[in-house]
Amino acid sequence: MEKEESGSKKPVVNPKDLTICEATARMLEKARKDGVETAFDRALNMKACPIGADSACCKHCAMGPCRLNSKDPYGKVGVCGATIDTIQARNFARMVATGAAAHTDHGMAMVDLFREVVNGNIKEYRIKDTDKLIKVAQSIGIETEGRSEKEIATDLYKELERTYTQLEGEIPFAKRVPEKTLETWRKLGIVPRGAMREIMELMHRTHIGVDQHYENITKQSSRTALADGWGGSMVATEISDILFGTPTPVAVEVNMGVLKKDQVNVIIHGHEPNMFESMLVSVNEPTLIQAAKDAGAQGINLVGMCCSGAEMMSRHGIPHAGNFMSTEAILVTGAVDAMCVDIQCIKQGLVSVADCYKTPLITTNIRAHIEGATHIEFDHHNPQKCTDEVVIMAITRFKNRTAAIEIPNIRNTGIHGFSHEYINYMLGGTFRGSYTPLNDNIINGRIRGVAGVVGCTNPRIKQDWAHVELVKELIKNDVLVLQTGCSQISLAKAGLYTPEAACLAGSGLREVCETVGMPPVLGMGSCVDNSRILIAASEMVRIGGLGNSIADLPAAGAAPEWMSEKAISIGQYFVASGVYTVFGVTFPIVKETKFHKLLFEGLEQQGLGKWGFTPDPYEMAKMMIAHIDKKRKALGLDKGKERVLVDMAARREMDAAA
Ligand code: SF4
Ligand code: MSK
Repeated sequence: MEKEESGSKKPVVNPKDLTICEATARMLEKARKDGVETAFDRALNMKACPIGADSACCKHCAMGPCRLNSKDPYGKVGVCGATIDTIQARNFARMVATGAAAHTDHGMAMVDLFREVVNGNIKEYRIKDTDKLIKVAQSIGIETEGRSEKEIATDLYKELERTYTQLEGEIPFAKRVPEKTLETWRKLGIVPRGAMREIMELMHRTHIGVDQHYENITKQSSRTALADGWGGSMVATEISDILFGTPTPVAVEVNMGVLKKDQVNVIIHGHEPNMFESMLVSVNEPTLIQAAKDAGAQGINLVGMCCSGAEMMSRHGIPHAGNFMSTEAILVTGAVDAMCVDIQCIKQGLVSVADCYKTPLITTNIRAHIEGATHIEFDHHNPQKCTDEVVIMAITRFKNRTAAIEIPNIRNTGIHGFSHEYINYMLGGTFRGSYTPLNDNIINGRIRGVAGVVGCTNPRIKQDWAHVELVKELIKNDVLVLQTGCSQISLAKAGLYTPEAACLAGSGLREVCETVGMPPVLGMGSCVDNSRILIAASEMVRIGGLGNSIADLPAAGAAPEWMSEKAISIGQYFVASGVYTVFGVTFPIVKETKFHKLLFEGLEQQGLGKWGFTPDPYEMAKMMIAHIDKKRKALGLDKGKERVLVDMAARREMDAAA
């Protein structure tokens, strides 16, 4: 598979060994012919530093950097005396802090927008989902009876601002946490106050000479991560739903074949939905459509990538072209007339690839400029100024296209947009929306348990492969899978987002999918929407029959191809919420250390969840299923039940129970 080109040291790897995404593989082949380098090439040429990969180095002060030996972790300490456990816990903490900061800063931007809309300072957006506004307000104790939309929304944004700025007390969404889980957090002292305070304190503690006990550092890592999952991320999701609409199932096309040769193709890649929403208005602007036609195009084709793409796909059925590891490859088609990016997971390498195909790469967020890209700042007070300008640039590029165009003709249609509200409705019906039927089906064994499979793709592992193999194993074993982010796109490309994919599921899960008419894999949106999985888990606890805390549920989580610090923050908030969470690719830790024992065993003994690691998706499935079975046993659900097909009587029973 891997051979050396004659006269060159560069390894040449067949693109099919780098990705299972056929379209991406074809474009990598073309990139080679075109002399274009991508992150796949750079990963082959950049050997990961083994000491860094094990998190056995520290560069927190100028007495170092200090490198410890992961083969003999207690053989030496840093110049200041820091042990391997302190060094690893601090490095891990900084990853959590950065990931949590990314999500909470995004969430805060959504609150800023919401406040301006509520106060009438922005007219281009409005509250779209009043029902959701009321439900979110009620969930944190805001009075809604007999009050106007503006009064409720004003109280809501003021309350949610506390998620970020509060100095003392518990964040507002702590009210949504199951009682026993919250009790454990209170006992451990990890209920978040405000995200700014938690992130600041965590960064302070990781400075040289401050917190030098790995257990105490990890406590603050949990508190900070929870400020992300139940704070910044959850607020981002809820506000986005209120402003732009709560997703409901929609059939969407995914993969590079959504590009259209005869249209002006505009790609949006990033994480903030407000710019994308404005772009949706711009591409439907009659004058711009006419300008595109005048340039010889049939129209303007708006396409999403990465996570804001996943959000827009779920809310509006906008086609999606691919996940994180396909963002350079898609430019190689030559068919992209503009790629417009905002924040998070935007590779700097996009600049040189875009340049090769004369595609304008436009940065739009004040926080995220890229050297060599064109910056057109997005201002939510005048959103279309930026997005109209991008469309005009795209039309100009279309008119002057010189690059040879090759679009892989691959599209995968699937059903996306399963918000936790819709799952509630889907299982319980219009008048009896409830998770009761889900719990009942877990109790009666048709569904063995629930797994969240989420996260990035990473060139250190064959793109999409671990996601797809893991999910196939899980559903085959009757585990219902919930997904977000780039992982959702991996499975969509593999065709698992259709009700027909139920034929790949075990007999119990298949019965439920066929009865309800749902796929065995439910996509819930972007990586920030992992908060929807937390709410679904809380609902399962509230309905009853599956224990009293999230840690009691027969559930597990995984990020088999993770790469970002946000993923570490997500992993830690799932673990701190009570979920067994398994990561693939690599894990920044040295085995046989006290810090390893704490993350992989100790946290569970404290009543939380725990971490797991394996790069092998089959092993990962086994580990997750073993955990689900352990929880079933603890709940007394391991006894074999007589299997009964879901007939009309059973369906009525489900409805009555709801
Ligand atoms: Fe080395 Fe300690 Fe400085 Fe880290 S903080 S670089 S371990 S001396
Ligand atoms: S974009 S954090 S690669 S999921 Fe959310 Fe994808 Fe991971 Fe970025």
